Order: sequence, then C-alpha cells, then structure tokens
Amino acid sequence: MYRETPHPIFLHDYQPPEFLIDRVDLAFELDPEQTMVTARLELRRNPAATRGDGTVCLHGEQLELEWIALDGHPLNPVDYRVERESLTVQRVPDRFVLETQVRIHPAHNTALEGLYQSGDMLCTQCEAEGFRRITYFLDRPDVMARYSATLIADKTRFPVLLSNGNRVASDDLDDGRHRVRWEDPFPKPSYLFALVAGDLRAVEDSFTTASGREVALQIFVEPHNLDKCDHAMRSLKKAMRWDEERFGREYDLDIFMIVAVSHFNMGAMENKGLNIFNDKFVLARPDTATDVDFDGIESVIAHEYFHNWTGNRITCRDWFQLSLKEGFTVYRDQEFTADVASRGVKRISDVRVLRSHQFTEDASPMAHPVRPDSYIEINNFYTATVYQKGAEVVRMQANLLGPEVFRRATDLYFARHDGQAVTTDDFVRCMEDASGRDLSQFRRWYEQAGTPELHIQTSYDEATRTCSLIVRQHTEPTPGQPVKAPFHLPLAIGLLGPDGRDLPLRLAGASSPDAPGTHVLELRQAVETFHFVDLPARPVPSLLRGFSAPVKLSFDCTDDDLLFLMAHDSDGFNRWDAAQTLMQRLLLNLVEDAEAGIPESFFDAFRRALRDEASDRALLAEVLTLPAESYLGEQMAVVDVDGIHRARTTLTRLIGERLRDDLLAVYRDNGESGPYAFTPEAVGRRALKNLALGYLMQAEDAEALARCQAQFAGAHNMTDVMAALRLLVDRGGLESRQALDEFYRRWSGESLVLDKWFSVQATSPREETLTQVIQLMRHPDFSLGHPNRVRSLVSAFCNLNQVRFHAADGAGYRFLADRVLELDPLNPLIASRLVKSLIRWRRFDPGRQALMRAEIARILEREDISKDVFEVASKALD
Ligand code: 0A1
Ligand code: ZN
Repeated sequence: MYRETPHPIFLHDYQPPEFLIDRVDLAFELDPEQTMVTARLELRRNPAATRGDGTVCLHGEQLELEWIALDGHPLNPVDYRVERESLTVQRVPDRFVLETQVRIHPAHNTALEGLYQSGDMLCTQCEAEGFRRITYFLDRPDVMARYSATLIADKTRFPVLLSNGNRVASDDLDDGRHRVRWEDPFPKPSYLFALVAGDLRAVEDSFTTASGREVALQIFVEPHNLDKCDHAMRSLKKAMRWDEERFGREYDLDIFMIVAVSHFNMGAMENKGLNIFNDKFVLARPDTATDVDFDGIESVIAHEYFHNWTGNRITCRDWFQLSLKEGFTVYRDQEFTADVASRGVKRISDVRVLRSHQFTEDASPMAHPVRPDSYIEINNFYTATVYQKGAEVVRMQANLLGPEVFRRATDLYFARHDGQAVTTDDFVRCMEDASGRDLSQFRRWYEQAGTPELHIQTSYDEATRTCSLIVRQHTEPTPGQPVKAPFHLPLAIGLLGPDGRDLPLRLAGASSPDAPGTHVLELRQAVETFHFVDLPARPVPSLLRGFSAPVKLSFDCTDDDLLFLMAHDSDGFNRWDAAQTLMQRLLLNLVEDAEAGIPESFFDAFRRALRDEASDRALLAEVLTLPAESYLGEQMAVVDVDGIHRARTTLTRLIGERLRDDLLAVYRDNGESGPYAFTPEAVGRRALKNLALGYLMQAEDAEALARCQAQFAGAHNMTDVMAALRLLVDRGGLESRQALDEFYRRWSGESLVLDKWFSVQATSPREETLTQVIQLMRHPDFSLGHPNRVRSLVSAFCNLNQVRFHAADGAGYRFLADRVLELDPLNPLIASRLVKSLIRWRRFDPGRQALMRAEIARILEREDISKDVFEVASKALD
C-alpha cells in the first residue's frame, strides 16, 4: 500500500531482461495457513541485454525468505538484499543456479493474486504480476522458461493436485500427505503458471485433433457441480474443432484441464494446459443459468482455449502489448460465436458492448490507446479498449486484407513468432508482409486513443445522376494526446434504390460498376469526397455497414430515411442501427419535451416488424429493444438522468398500450415448447417473448401480470424465470416480495443463482433500491471477499442502474466511495474497478459533478490507498 506517489512505467523505457531463465523447478508444501515454496532457477545472462552491473534483481512481494543458495552454496546476508518488492543478489556469474525457499499465506490472501484459497481449495492467479507473490522471479512476460512443479499436500483435504503440462509422477508420503509432479514441455512466461489443490471431481471427455492425436479433456469442479458441466464441455470441443478449421491451430499437449473456482477477480485465465475459470463461466444447467450465461460460457471457454496459440505459444513482450493477445483472442472468440450461432446478432451485441463500455472509456479520463504508453498498475488496463477495441482493430485488418490473405497473414504470424514474446507491431508487420500492403498509417489505431467521429454529408444531383459523399473525420483530444492525426479506416457502404434494393455502385472514374451490394471505401484524410455515378434517382445511403470501423457516425438523414433503412437494408446490422437511431431520436425528443408526440409511422413500423413471421426472432428482439438509459445519456451534452428515465419508461408504456394485441400474440406464439435448447432459434424465441412481456408489463396490463406470475412459477428454464422475476421486482408490491422470497428459498444453496437474486434487486429502477441495496449488504449471504457477490450487488447498482446510482442527492456516490474504501485493503483490483463508475463526472450537471468529485477526493485522502485505486482516482481529477 502506498503513501508516496506511485510512479508510472513507460513503454519507451522498455529494456530486454538482463538475465534469462531456462528452467524452473518448483516445489510446494501446500497448506492454506502457510505454504513453503522452493524454487530452483537456472539463470544465464541475456546476450541481447544492453546493460548489466553484475547483480540480478528478482521480483517478489509479500514473501518471507527462509533460505537462499547460489550454485549450491547458501548465501551470506551481505550477498543479497531483500526489499518490499525485490530481491537483489550481488556479484553473480554469467550462468548460475539460484535456489530459494519462501513462506506464503494463501488463506490470508484476499487480493486473489498469487496463491490463494477459494472455498476449500487452493489455486493461483498469476497474470499479470501474481507470480512474484509465489516466489522470487523475473516476473515479466519476455522471460520464457520450462517449468516443473512438485505439489505436496494432505491427501484427504487435497486429493487432486494439478499444474501445467503433463503429470509425470505421484506417490504417497508417510505423514498422510501425497506428492504429484507436473512438467510442462513448452517454455512459458511466469504469468501462465498455475496450480490447483482441492477435493474436486472431473467430467471427462476426449478430442481427436486434425492430425489424429487424442487429447484428454477434464473439467474439475466441486462434487455438487458435476451436473453443470455439459455445456462447458460441448463448448470446449466446438472451440477446438473451429480453431483447427478456421485458423489451422491444433492443440499441443495430451491433456487440457479446466477448473471452476468460486473466488475469481475476472472471467477466466488461460494458464498453459490448466485454465482456471470463474465458475460463472463454467457451470450451467437450464434451470440454473440463463441464455446469457450459456452464451457467456461458450465464448469464454473458447476465448481461453484460443489463447493457447494467441497468448501462450506466442506471448507479449511486455504488458503494453496486452492487446496483442487480448484483441486478437477476442476477435477470434467473436468470430467463433458468429460462426456457431448467428453472425448478425453477434455483431449487434458486440457493437452494443463496444459503444457502451469502450466509447465511454475513450471519452473518460482513463482513455488510453489500444497499446497504452504508460501505466501505474497494469491491472487497470484489462479494459474495453485493450480487449474490444483491440478486437475491432484486428477485424479492420482482416477486412482490409480479405479472408484468404488474412488467413495467410495469421499463418505467417504463427510460423514466424511461435515460441516468442512479441509486440503489436510484429503482428501488423505479418499483415503487411503477407498482403504487400502498407499499414503504416493504420498503426495509429494502436497509438492514438479516442473514438474517431465521422461526419458524412450526402447529396444527389439529378442532372449528373451523381450521389456525392463528403466524409470528415475528427478525433477529440484525450489525456496526453491533444492533437490526433487522421486514421486509415474501411467505410463499408451501400446505396438503396427506391424499391429498397442495393444499387450497383460506380465510383466516378471507375471503369465498371461493382455488383450491387456493399462497397468498401478506404479513408485516409481528414476530409474526403466520393462521387457515385449513373444513379437514376436519389438513393438512400446505408453507411458503415456491419460497423466496419469503431467510430461514431453522424449523417444527415430524415426519420423517413431511417424507417426505410429499417425496413429494407440488406445489411442486418444497419437495419438494427437505423431502428436504434430512430428510437434514440424519439426518446431524446421526449427528454426535451415530455409532451412530444410519437409519430404513428413509428408504431406502424414496430407493428409490421412484430407481425413479420419470417424474420429471425433474435434479430427482431434486438431491433425492437429501446436504447439503454446509459447509451441515451451518452448522446446528450449533459446527461439528464431523470429525464431519460422518464422518457424511456413513457415510450415503453406507450408501446405496451398501443401494440397490446400484437405483443400478446408474440408472447403466446413464442412460449416454452419442449425441453430447453440452447440454439439460436430457441434463444431468439425467448428473447422476443420476454421483450414483449416487458412492454406489456409497463402498460400495467392485467393479463400480462397474470402471465408474468405464471411464467415465474412455472417456467423450467432460468431465462424465463429471471425475465419474469425482473419484471415483478421492477413493478414492486406484494407480488415482488413474494417472488423474491420464493426465489431465495429455492436457490439459496446455489451461489451463482443467488447472485442473480442480489443483482435483480440492485438494478431495479424503483426509488427504494439504494435502501434495499444497503440492507442487502448486511445479508448473511453477502461478503466483500467474494468478487462475484460484490459484482452482483455493488457493481450492478453502480454500473447498471443509472437513475438510482446518479440520484441527485449523491447518496449513490457516497455508497460507492464507502465500498471502495472498505474493499481496497482487501482486494485492490476489485476496488479500483468500482472507482471507474465515478470518473465520468464531467458528463453530468454541476450539482452531480461536485458530489462525484468530492467522493473521488475522499478516496484519495485515504492514507494507505492501493496504487490500483490511486491511478484511477487521481487520473479522474487531473
Ligand atoms: N487473460 C485473462 C484475463 C485475466 C486477467 C487478469 C486476471 O487476474 C488479475 C485474471 C484474468 C483473459 O483474457 O481471459
Ligand atoms: Zn483473454
């Protein structure tokens, strides 16, 4: 914990390591209270090192050094120095063996980094810098070593002992303990080390790789969760096959293990051969998990598995390159889901996440480039920018190159850099070398923060039958980057004729027209003009199809144009986006003027869409969902928290009233039929049905209430149960209390289901929600030491309940700051993530601004604040 101001680390200060480590042999005597870790490291001077002074300095935090030896000789205290975060050994030879033994205390490790206790088991989390809490080491990703791990523990308490690679030996000791030895044949950085000890059971399966090798698959869980692993196992096998087919990547070890743990700071971790997961992303049964959970499991299992190539075989040179593995791996998991489910729906949900998390981050004091150039605490940079924008940057390159060339480029990347720790620049160079294209301007996407704004003016000239587009791009300043250079970006467009069909596109000067459909323009300048010729009538332009670049688009179009695009655009994404823009316009009008009318044409379009039997229901549900309150806030100069809530509630109610019969028909037609299936079709039916029920409930329809209660009581799947519970809770009254009590009685033994019980209460827009949340903090099932529970109550309230968190009296802000101060000494990573809910204070009115700033200042006043929280809070006030 810090009082002196923590210093940033800069990318431009990067130096290759002075020493390399070829081999690591670890031995653990495991015990929750105190674990002894013995490490034998084979070190040698790095021929590529630029400096060296005869000493070696290893990272280490919260370690109690028991003994230390160099080349077999115990060291005298004068030969080494232990400081709070390091161990320095003086006068070392060019090649030597260093042995240390340290004592650590897993049961007291509340930060959940390094070796810690989760329930009855012990497990590790080493990314980014957790390995240094296990043993003294060169804990940086460009030091790749071969590891063995010998685990010793009580055989009854910890019958299962796991680590990376292959299990090579095991035996029983005389004292009731047993010993298992693991060896990982692949060199890896320390952040990919893992061990697990516990009383676990495994669901087992196997996978035959494309070249015919048999891989044993195991998912380890606590015994009572054995019946919740089927979906995870199915997802894993699908992901393994897909990576072979789409990227030519085969799995490399003979065994692949997943362990589900209940206490975990993030989603999951790609440790070599031994992925450790937040149990939320493993455990699912139709009656315990929603469609959103099933979807999350499928994509997180895939994501971690894909890391085996993009992250593990080829890793990052330093943490500034984090997006090298995360951006690319998110792109890969997005493509996987698009291929196995519905491409259109997937794109919409990815863009929703990008707009709501990344665009807001880019407009905040924590804005940073995809490749940041400085950080105080790397844990603060596992962000939407590094992950989701990083994926968009890979997607743009894939689209610029086209599928065949992109595949050649990724093949080149895997061949050229296998076994290395590299940079995002190395990645782009592979794209260039395989395609022969110059991506030097494109590299700005890695270097410049901020969301580019595209403004497009279109005009049509009847005399010359020409449609012209003037495209301007501009990016607002971000911290440390006052002036931005223009980006190189793909702008996918189509032009719709009066019948709604795509017109053939012919750029002025081009010899022949493109086939009707989408044309990709490449932008490079701040202002560019394009002329499309041979157009018989004024077309309606469909711009930024498929969201071809992560930008904010504005263009001059009428409500009628939007209705036309919504009905006819051949690009599913743009049909959805047109509907969103139209609804946004209506809602923002209502915010300005509560009496503003809603045009009949809107209800007609909504009705037509509801009645369209042929349409994909999942896509339809997306199209008919009103923009979120937080997203609407983003579109305003000053967020009008209450006005937005009022407007959105009003429009929801009006839709429920005006379209009652159609909504009831949709509800009835898409009811539960047969056993639960996680197919795009079935997911779409449930989404549409529950959306319809939501509109009807807002209209206080008596039949809807009866149906909602019946659905809550009778549904066999958690998706429908939760949808009904949410609507009952938001409605309030006796029915709400009864439903919540009933749900608690039924599910209090299932931690992940109980999280839903907490979050459905925390996210309700009802006035009493904060009071309720404060009471729930005292509930016996609440614990600050359990990140999933904190997220389900505290983060859910602060991030997903705009109207109550931003209450004008500042009670929400005070609540948040109190939680941050309580959490910071326990788990700085979780505390720091919470602070991020406060930092966008500039977006609000002066009253709220003052209240938010005061709470940030109160956090900063705390003497022993962590550097995680310090970095976010101090940047917020800069
Ligand atoms: N690499 C993981 C994310 C992760 C990062 C940090 C963690 O602990 C501090 C845990 C997981 C992924 O992208 O899935
Ligand atoms: Zn990842």
